[in-house]
This record gives sequence, C-alpha cells and structure tokens, in this order.
Amino acid sequence: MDYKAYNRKQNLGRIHLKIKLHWWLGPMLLLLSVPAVNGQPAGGASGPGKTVMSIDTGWQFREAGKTDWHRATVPGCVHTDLLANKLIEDPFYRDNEKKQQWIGKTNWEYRTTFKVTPQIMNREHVELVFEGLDTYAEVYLNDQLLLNADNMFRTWRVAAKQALKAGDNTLRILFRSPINEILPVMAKLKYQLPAVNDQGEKTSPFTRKAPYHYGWDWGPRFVTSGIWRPVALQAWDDARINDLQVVINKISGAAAQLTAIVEIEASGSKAATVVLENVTTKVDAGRKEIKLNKGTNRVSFDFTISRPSLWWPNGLGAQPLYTFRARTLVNNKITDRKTTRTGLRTLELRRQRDNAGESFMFVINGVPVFAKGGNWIPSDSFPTRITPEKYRYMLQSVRDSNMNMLRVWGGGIYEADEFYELADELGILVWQDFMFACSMYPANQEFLDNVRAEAIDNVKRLRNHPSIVIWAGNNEVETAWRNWGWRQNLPASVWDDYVKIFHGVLQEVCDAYDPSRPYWPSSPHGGLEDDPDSKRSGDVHYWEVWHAEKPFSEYEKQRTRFMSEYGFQSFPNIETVKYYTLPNERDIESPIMLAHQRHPRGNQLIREYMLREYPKPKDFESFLYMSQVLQAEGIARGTEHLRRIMPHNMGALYWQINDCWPVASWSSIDYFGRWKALQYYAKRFFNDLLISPTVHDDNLQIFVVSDRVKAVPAKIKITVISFDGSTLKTLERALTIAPLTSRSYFDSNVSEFLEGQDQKRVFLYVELLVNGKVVSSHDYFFAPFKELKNSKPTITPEIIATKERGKFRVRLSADKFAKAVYLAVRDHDGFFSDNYFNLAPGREMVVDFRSRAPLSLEEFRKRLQIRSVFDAF
Ligand code: BMA
Repeated sequence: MDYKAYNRKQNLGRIHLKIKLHWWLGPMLLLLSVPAVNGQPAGGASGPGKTVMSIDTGWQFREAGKTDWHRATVPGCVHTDLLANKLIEDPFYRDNEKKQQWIGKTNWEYRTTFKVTPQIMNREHVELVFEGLDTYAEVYLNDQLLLNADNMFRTWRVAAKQALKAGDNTLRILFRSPINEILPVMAKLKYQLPAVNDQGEKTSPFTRKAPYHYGWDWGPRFVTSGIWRPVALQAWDDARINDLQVVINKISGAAAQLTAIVEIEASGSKAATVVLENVTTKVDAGRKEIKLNKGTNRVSFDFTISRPSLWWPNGLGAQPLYTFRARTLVNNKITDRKTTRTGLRTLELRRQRDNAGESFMFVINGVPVFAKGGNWIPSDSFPTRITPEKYRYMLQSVRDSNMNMLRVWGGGIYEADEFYELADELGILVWQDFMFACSMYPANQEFLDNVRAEAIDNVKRLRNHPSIVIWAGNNEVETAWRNWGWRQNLPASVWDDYVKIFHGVLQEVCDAYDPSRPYWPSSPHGGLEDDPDSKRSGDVHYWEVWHAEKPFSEYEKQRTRFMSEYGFQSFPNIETVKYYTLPNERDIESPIMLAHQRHPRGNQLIREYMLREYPKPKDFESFLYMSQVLQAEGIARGTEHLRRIMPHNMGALYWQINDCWPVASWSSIDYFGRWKALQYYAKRFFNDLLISPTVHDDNLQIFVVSDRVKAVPAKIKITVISFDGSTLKTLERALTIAPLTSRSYFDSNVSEFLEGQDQKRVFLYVELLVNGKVVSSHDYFFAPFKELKNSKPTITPEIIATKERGKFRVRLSADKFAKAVYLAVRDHDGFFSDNYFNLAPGREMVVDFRSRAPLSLEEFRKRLQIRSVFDAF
C-alpha cells in the first residue's frame, strides 16, 4: 500500500532544522522535579555478600570542549539537564523543538566523583554496571578508558578494579553525537537506508538508539544523550548470581511443574551451596551442593507447586504472583542473592488451519483470549521522566478500560521493569516488539553482534514476566520493503540483511533464551502466506481508514485474524493545547499548532472525515472536542466489528494509547494523562459483554459479544426514540448469552421495524441488562448526523456532595437525546468516572469527579461545564 510510503516521504521534506548554538534561551517553563537521590555512602551498604553502591549523586555535565560544568541528574539525559539548569526552554513549549536541534549534534560530557573504601578495594571483583548509556559513550575511570559503548539498550558491565583506588575516584563519560557519528559511515554507502520517520539526516538505522528520538509522525525530534538508567559499583567475592529464570513446564489443577535456572558467575573452582526459596509459599524449593567452575555456571532446580493459583489476563481472573529467591553460599557465607517474580499460566499462540486461512489467537490456561487494547509508545520523549507513578496511572487506565493487551511498539524502548511488573499485577498481556521500526538496517558482523547482545540482555531481563506473550522482530519493516516501494529502489542485499537480523539473530536468541513464547518476525506478518498484509493469516495493520481516506464503514469489510494496528487522529483537550500555545495561536493551522501535528495531512484528514458526518464546528474548542468524538466513533465502529466477527478475528489493538509530548495524534490518553473521548469509548466497546447493533442491506441485527467463560442470562431492550424525546416503540427479549461468543440475537428488516417512521427523525437505542442492570448500551442512527432532524437537548445536572474530600457526584438527565455529553471543570484538573457518554431521554447518568487539587463544592458548581455534540455547531 503505497499511500503510506507516500505520506511518509512527504513528511521528510517538511522539517528543515537549523542548527544554532544557544546556551541561554530564557526562562524555563517546565519546572523539573528533581528525583530523590538515594545514594549510599561508599562501602556503607556492604551487607553479606555482594555490595552494590549506586552512583547517582554529584553528577555534573558540560558541552564537550567548554569549561563550565552544570549540575546533572542521573539517571537522566542532556535535554532534561539543560532544562533543569535553565540553559534551554521547555522543549515541549511552542516550537522550541526547532531551536534545540543543536543538542543532538553536540558531544556531551558527564562526570562525578565517588569514594571507595579500602574494604571495597579488598574484594575480589569490583565492577561498574551501566544499565543504560545513550548511546556512543566513552567511559573513563580516573582517566583510564574502561568502555566504549554503542547501544542504548544494552547493559554494560566492566571490571573496574585496575582503575579504581581507595578514596576519591572520578567517573567521566563522553557522549559523542549520535548523528555526527554516523554521517561518515553513510557517506561511504552507495545507497541510503530508508528511515521514513527520521526527520533529519537518516542516521537512525545505524544506531541502536530509540527510533522515536529521531522524530515520528506523532513525535518531535530530540536526539538526546545521557546516562538513562542506573549506574552502580558492584563488589563481590567468589560467586555472583547473574540471572534467575523460572520456567513453567506443565500446569494442571493439582500441580505446577517448574524449573528454576540460576546462572552464576564464579571466580574459580569452589565448592558452593545454591538455595532456591519460594518466597510466596515460604517453602524451600531446593538446595544443591555444587562445584563451581571459573566463568558461567548453571544450576537448575525442578520443583512443583501444588494446587497452583493461576495467573489470568484482566477480565478472566486474578493475577496471583509467586516470588522466588536464589542465594549462593561459599564457605557457609552468602555471596549473592537474586529475587524474581512470575505468574503461573500456560500460553499458546493458536495458529490452526481453517477454511478462511489460519487462526491467530492467544490461548491462556486453555481459554482463547480476545486481545483488547492498543499500541504503546514511550510516555515521554525523555524516558527518564516516566515515573513509576505515571506508569501506574497509565496501566491502571488501560485496565480500567477493560483492556487486556498492549503492544510495546518497536519504535520506542524496551520499557523499564516497572512497566512489566505493573502489567503482571494488572493482567495486561504484552506483545513485545524488538526496537526496530519503519527502516531497513545494516547487517555487518559488528551490527549483528550488537543486536544479538541487546536481544539477549532484554529477553533475559523480561522473560519471567507472565504478561509477555509474544516477541516480534520489528514494526512494519517487512511490509515497507514489499509494499512501500523500497524493494524496487534498493539492492537485494538489503533484504538479505533483513533476513539475517529478523529471521536469524532475533529468532535464534528467542529460541535459545525463551522457547516458551512464540517469535513473530515482524508486525504485521503473514504466517500462512508470504504476504505481510495477508488478511487470511497472521496480524494486520489496517490503515486505509486514515491514510487512504476510506470511510469508517470500510472497517466493517475487513475480515482479519488479528488486527494489531488501526487508528485515527484527534486533538488533545484544550487544557493540553493551552500548555504549548499562546492564546493567539489557538487555531489548528497556526504554525505552533502545526508544530504539534506531525502528520503532514493530519488536519486535512480530520476535517475531511468530520465534514462527512457533521456540520462545521463553530470554533476552535468545538473543533478539538469534535475531533475526539469523531476519532472515538470511528475506532468504536472498527473495534465492534472486530469483536462481532470473533473468533474469526481475535485481536483489536488500536493505534495508539499514549503520547510522548503534547500533540495532535492517534492517542486515546494525552501526554498529561487526560483521557480523550476514545479512552472512555474504549471502556465501553471493550466491555466483556457488548451489545452492538449493525445494519447491512436494510437488515438490522443486534449482536451480543461475550468474553466471559460462562453463559449469562440477560435481557435486551430495543427502543425506538424520536429526536423530540418521545419513545415510539419498546421491545424486550430474554436470552442466554453464550460464553466466548459473538451472536446476533435479533434480526429484522429496518423499514418494517420502524413501521414507516422517518429514519431521520428517530434513532434506535439498545440496552443489554444483566440482573436488571444495564451493562452495555448503544445508539444507532439511520443517517449521518448532519442529516438528522434533531434538536438541542436540555441537560439537567444535579450536583451532589460526597463524604470524600474533593469528590463530587453529578446526576444528569436530558429531555431529548444528548450525544457525547462532555463534562469539564474550567481551569481545574481532575478525573470524571465517565465522560463523552450518550444520554437518552428517560435515562439517568451518575458520574463522579475526583479533583486533583483542593476544590470546594461551590467552586465545583461554578466551574462545571457540560456540553454535548449539539453545542459544537
Ligand atoms: C503505524 C505505526 C507508526 C505510525 C502509525 C501512524 O504504522 O507503526 O509507525 O506512527 O502507524 O502512521
């Protein structure tokens, strides 16, 4: 599908970055909160065994070659350090991004001093461990070069003793510009490797650094440098535990059979004891007397857990987790310990031949799981700003919206441990891409070795997480090669290089280090057929809605097996727009608004789709609001179809959940965590029991989709309501909702059912009731909104105080149909339990508001704004 390549090509010429050297760019707009430093005094943490001393204080940085040093935060990066020192303005404000491109073309130096005690010096091994250096880093300890790093995604461990001394030590790291590093490499090549989203010199394919740092069609270009994950000094004797892996061999109701593998690094041959504890059940899982050899040793323990508590994805059950701890002892003294946590579940990616091709479904503990969720990008351009609280808020939002899967997309980062720990706790399955996207890559031996080491580091780090259910090689590289015009313009050897990485190295690493999960070379990939975009097998990214301007109704023609991407853009809320604009820039075509809209045809497409359905919104704020309603309706339409055709299709992951800065994008939650309309709609269209009406060829069908494993007695209520507010017809039907099924429970010819009513004056309202309670409801219009003969409803709110401080309740009703009712509290942040909902006459809606800052009932009453679609024109 060349339209996408075309879009992206257009994107390339759009941004010309001027490189200026600015040290002082005026007042900083975003106040950075400096993370708490928990450095330990040198040598102070020497408990039994290994001593770990984090090196996270006293850091300074400067532009290489300059004299002045400034305070730095580690982990962190140069942009956030410049910002904290007021040396640059907030990169996200207005078009500051353009003025800050010099940073990526500059070399930076970081340094700190730390004290080392004689006791540490007496240990057998003293190592420096860097969990993340971004990216081309020369590490000097007391001016001795210890390490030359070249991959942001690897952990670097180096012996440091020979350069270390008791007393003060200086650690200095020089980061060479990742852009300048590659320019001479590229100059020697006869062709350019495509990198459609790299908004600069296209150096990104050559560097193992987060692809989105170079810009994307929703992201700014901040090619940052820095120490982005913790640094520590580790001192140990005899034996150190490198890794603790827990493998599930078999699970039955009676017992789970597991193997734990402890990987031990030893100084020499020594007798040792290895103990494995099940911390959760408080039982020792094993103890072994062994002889260690110099180098890497592996000790495994087979053990069982009787009556295991199974781990389930969100919606299907609980998420019990088991913690295990291994320790090594030499001469009866503990030399090291390591803890890990996992969940007990079975996993199968069921790919079974059928009449239509081949299925693609995840089966957990024997239950086929319809994957409901979206694509995840890094939640900040500067990943060290993603706090554990932000991760928790975002993943809790995902869970609260009835989702059960996120795809960690290949253009970002392998997320921090917290992300996967939360996914485990909240039952969010993770589709994990390796970090390659929308580019072709080199495959010389050095690059392949680097990729192999990166893959081993990350697979080993993440493989105990029950949430992860698949490894995928890359995002859209296969489809780009075949369908975006690349293969016609590049030598065939570029494809050979692709095969080496995505069918060679990554496949081999997954087979060797994690055979428990499937490896999928690319997303999308065809499976049965040699066509990455095949709808008969494998996963699909469907982009003809949006990129090819096809109507939303096209979604309903896609009979895919697993949709891992589809999406539509919207603008963020006005409060978010206020953050990056001045009042006179609040026009979607203003240069500043365009700086925060990275898709060249984004505004045009939103406008075009909107005018197909709606009249022109009356002002800027109404346009922002309507863009969200439009996005939510479009994605709802696509998603409900994907659920209705289950089990033929077993996944709906829309593009995209989150943003890395404030921007117009496909996201459903904006950079500041504000839910867009789509997030609220998602909560409804992903509900485990869904009522979904659809009309084809004048034939109305009402589907009920169930993700529950048990049959549910229920009732459907079908009402025909006139836009003047009167109820014309009501019909009720009792049914038993079949488990894990989608089925139509009502079938009728539309004209007959409406008994001659004017289809533009009435609408259908359907409700699904379980135990007398509405669990899912849906409106259905027989014409585009702009053609309907409707009139403005009066919405009556009743504001109720609650016992909880900062929590208010609003009960709403309307005399006529109110669509996408939106509540906001002017100039105040907080969270509404529901929003952008429909209000049918005679129904009531109760929503709670939780304020983020103190707010009186009086103030709440004064600031509360309520609008619906009818107010937008
Ligand atoms: C998908 C993603 C991203 C991109 C999005 C919107 O292909 O994988 O590369 O941001 O489409 O164009």
